[in-house]
Amino acid sequence: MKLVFAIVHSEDASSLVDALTDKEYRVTRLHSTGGFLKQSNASVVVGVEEAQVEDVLSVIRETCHARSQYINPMPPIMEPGEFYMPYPVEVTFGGATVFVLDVARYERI
Ligand code: 2BA
Repeated sequence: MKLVFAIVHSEDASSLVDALTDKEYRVTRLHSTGGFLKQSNASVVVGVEEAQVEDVLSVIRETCHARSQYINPMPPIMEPGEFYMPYPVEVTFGGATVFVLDVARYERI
């Protein structure tokens, strides 16, 4: 058995969960926060048989899309009289960051 752990954009999470549950996969959505942007994203966890991993990945590819956004970097520590002009930096998020893990044991109690 495998655990597919996908970190996706919040705006894609509902479509992804709906598409997976439509195909009768068991899915858990967790609210998470990216370390770099410090913005909410979603982690979607799916426990599946190894033969189903590629199908889950194809659903993720179909429903999760890359997005660009501009962020203002933190200003450096300034000395008196110094001038800093902040330039927004473009950052691309996803489609999805996906980890596929081996499951040592799975039980539903
Ligand atoms: P964040 O950490 O908020 O990162 C958002 C986007 O910012 C990243 O998109 C990447 O394009 C950029 N980024 C992240 N760290 C950077 C850095 N040190 N320098 C320059 N740009 C940087 P994605 O790579 O698509 O990642 C989206 C989200 O997936 C991340 O949100 C994080 O929550 C998660 N993630 C990505 N890689 C991960 C990993 N190796 N382990 C754990 N979580 C990861």
